[in-house]
Amino acid sequence: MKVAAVLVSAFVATAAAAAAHLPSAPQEVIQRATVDNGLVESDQLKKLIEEAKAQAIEQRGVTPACTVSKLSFRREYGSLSTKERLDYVNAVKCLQKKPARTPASVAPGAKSRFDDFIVTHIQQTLSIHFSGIFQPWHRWFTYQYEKALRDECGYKGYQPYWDWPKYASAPQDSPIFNGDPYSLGGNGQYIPHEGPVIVPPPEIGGGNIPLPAGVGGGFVTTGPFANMTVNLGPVGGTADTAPGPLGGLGYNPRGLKRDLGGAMNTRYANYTTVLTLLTQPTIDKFRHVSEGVPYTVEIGPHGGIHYTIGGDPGGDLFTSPGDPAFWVHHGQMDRMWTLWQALGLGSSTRYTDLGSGNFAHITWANQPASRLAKLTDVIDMGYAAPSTTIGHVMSTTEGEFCYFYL
Ligand SMILES: *[C@@H]1O[C@H](CO)[C@@H](O)[C@H](O)[C@H]1NC(C)=O
Ligand SMILES: *[C@@H]1O[C@H](CO)[C@@H](O)[C@H](O)[C@H]1NC(C)=O
Ligand SMILES: [Cu+2]
Repeated sequence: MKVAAVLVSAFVATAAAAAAHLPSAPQEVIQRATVDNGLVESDQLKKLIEEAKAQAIEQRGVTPACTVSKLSFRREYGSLSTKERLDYVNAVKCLQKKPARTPASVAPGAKSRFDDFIVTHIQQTLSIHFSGIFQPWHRWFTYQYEKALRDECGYKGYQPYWDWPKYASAPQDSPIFNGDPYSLGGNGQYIPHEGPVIVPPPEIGGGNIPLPAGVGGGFVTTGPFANMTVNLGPVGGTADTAPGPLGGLGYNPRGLKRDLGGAMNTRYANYTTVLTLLTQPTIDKFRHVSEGVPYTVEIGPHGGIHYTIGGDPGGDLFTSPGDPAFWVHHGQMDRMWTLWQALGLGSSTRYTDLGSGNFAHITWANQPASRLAKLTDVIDMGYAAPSTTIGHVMSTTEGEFCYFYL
């Protein structure tokens, strides 16, 4: 181990020197340094993902209700054809035009079926993050969104995902955000600004933690969601936007803003991050890598990508599903959990164990102290979709589910 570490840093040092002074340095050396920065997918990670797919398809996709031939596959956004991307975008726009099911007495800001999902998320934010229900809840949430796109808007495909590291150095130039007609809209217009700051509450202390800024900050003006109107929120956390009325449930129409950039994406969601995540031995450890530790600089890829989207409502954890990009982020969140579960290599505990650590309770990081989450706990979708229980969503190839990730 020690030898390897020394070698790796020697390679990085050599490559840095090479890049600066010696243009004739062997390509291999530079390549190696890039791998170590997490910007190129390593063979180890590729193998691991292949292994997860094989496990899932051979060992789990064989229940009578979910045979291998019935299995559907969610794909990476950039790997969809332009027509498939457009179909997805148009289905999202359709959902934004369908009338809301949420009564105005509950959330006067909910104007569409798309908004129904945001209301459900705002109402439960403090119990569905850093708690034992986090992964199952967001799996069901994303599935129900996909189902609404399919059943209510005629979409024939499946929920795509954002493979975070793939575009880490410049997510704003990726097929997801480059602002072309097949993207989810471009970055916000560039406004010089500071990055987000984590402000720990006094009882935690430790001082403010500044995070890297993106290269946008203003309104999204290109692509299919140019000038999109956000109706709900924000609840908090978005720079330069005051909290909306009625705790974010009131009507507060304003333009979609984003602050995409490579610094945040690279720091929190590179290939090394993904490899580290997929090789964690327990759900408690997986969750620590995935979600980080509240009020520290280690915000994990979950928080890191929320902030990579940034802006309004992306920078507000409560209202973040109001940016269409939320759904490709949570597609990847679910993909990570799905692959990790499959890598249990035949052990079924990854399909039943909700852990016992700080993030395994029914309150945010177990504050205030609460019991552990259990499989019979309800996943409440409010007016957005039917509710279920955690136990029903632990495997993507059982119960109502029959999907995996390509
Ligand atoms: C967005 O709004 C701006 C300012 O109102 C306008 O100039 C622009 O044409 C709009 N773009 C689209 C695609 O609707
Ligand atoms: C890659 O991500 C890890 C966290 O998962 C971070 O510690 C590391 O600094 C990142 N690499 C780069 C080049 O930022
Ligand atoms: Cu969430």
